[in-house]
Amino acid sequence: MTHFSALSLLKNALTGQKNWQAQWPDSQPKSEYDVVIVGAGGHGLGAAHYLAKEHGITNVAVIDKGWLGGGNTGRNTTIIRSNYLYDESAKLYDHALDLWEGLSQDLNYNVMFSRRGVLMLAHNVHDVQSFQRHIHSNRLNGVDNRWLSPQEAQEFCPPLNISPNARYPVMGGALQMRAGTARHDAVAWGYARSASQRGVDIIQNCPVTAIRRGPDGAVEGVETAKGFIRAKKVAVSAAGHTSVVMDSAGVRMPLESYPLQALVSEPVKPIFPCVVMSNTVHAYISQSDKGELVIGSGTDQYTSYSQRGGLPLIEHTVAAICEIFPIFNRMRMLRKWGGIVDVTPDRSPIIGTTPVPGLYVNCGWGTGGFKATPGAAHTLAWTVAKGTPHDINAPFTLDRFRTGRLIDEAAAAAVAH
Ligand code: FAD
Ligand code: PYC
Repeated sequence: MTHFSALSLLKNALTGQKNWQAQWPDSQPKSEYDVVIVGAGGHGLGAAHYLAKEHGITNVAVIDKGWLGGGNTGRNTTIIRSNYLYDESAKLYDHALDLWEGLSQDLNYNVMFSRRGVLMLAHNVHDVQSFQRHIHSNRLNGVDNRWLSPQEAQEFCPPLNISPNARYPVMGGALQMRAGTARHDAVAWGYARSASQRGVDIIQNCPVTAIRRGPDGAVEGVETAKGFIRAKKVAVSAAGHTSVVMDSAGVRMPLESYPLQALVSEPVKPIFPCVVMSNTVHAYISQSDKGELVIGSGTDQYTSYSQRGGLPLIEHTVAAICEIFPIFNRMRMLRKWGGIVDVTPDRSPIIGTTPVPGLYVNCGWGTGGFKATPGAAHTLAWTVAKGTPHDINAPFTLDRFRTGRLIDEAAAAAVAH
């Protein structure tokens, strides 16, 4: 079992040190587990936590090719909201939001969940109609969301430029007050610590190279850089690379992988009170507790496994942010990065069983899976433990691409795909 000391944890919390490779002992896997989870992102680690805590299944390994939280979990812009259009999505993301609210207590680890409100700007008549439709739909689902006039939007977020002559005029916005942000790497660490303390092994630096199936077609285990590991059940939660891992089990996934980029500015004193998203221009912004402005774009327009992304897109995003918030014109960029997101044709995730007995999958979260982390992990753990869908993840099966029962959030997506 892997453990880490309270001291190194405290050091991490105080210094914000990100790379846990140094902190987490490089352990050897056992030869056999009840459950192997491929991918130590928030979803995989969270599933291990809930498997152990809620289902008493602790003979579990979470295996990652890099370090825990080093994938999209540690690269995202931390926006959490549940203002999705369709009933199935609203239920899933609102379930996650319910769990976010108690997560620091549940893990005894401060994930810094901050309900500061997410404001989605409307810049044209189509945006106004679309967001108002979302607001009505959200209200019917018990999800908070309300319409703000341009003046109300500026009162809520003073740096916002609401001049009618602006390049992207603000015609109003949809505000979800229960939405906000959390500290992304703390989410991975909190789940990792809790799972580890309950007996779960976390194996870093260990790429899973194939899923092995037995003569009856069922899962036997995984081939890894540290040898074969036998497992009764395997859950793949390897965002960006799911299709490659699943392909080795003979399951073809309806996924494409794209780079998604973000950046932070130099840190400044608190100036930005909320999260603002502008879906039309593919830019979104918030301010971290360290003072950096956190800014992100839409996905690059080509498939790739590059964790950097192309330059023109990020320039376009920064230009848009400066138009909408002229006050930030002279800020300097501190760093930029990218992650690989995997995207389904209907822009909704896949969580559940597969045609291979003993093989489960959680993927297709595209640009929006951070907010879902507790909900995805919680319902995935249920499905792995019981071998059946959870009420909330039941509509998100792989089977929907065969039957055509799609949940088409594409038009409702927060950022460009
Ligand atoms: P990950 O954290 O990516 O974990 C998957 C893990 O699988 C990785 O650690 C990887 O190393 C591992 N892996 C892959 N292949 C293998 C293999 N063969 N063997 C072993 N391990 C393997 N979502 C939001 O809700 N709000 C946002 O504001 C937001 N902003 C984003 C901004 C950016 C720039 C990016 C890139 C993403 C953003 N997202 C956002 C999306 C969100 O980050 C992801 O959907 C979410 O973090 C996915 O979590 P995960 O645990 O499934 O994946
Ligand atoms: O889904 O809210 C979101 C999001 C914001 C940035 C990337 N994804």
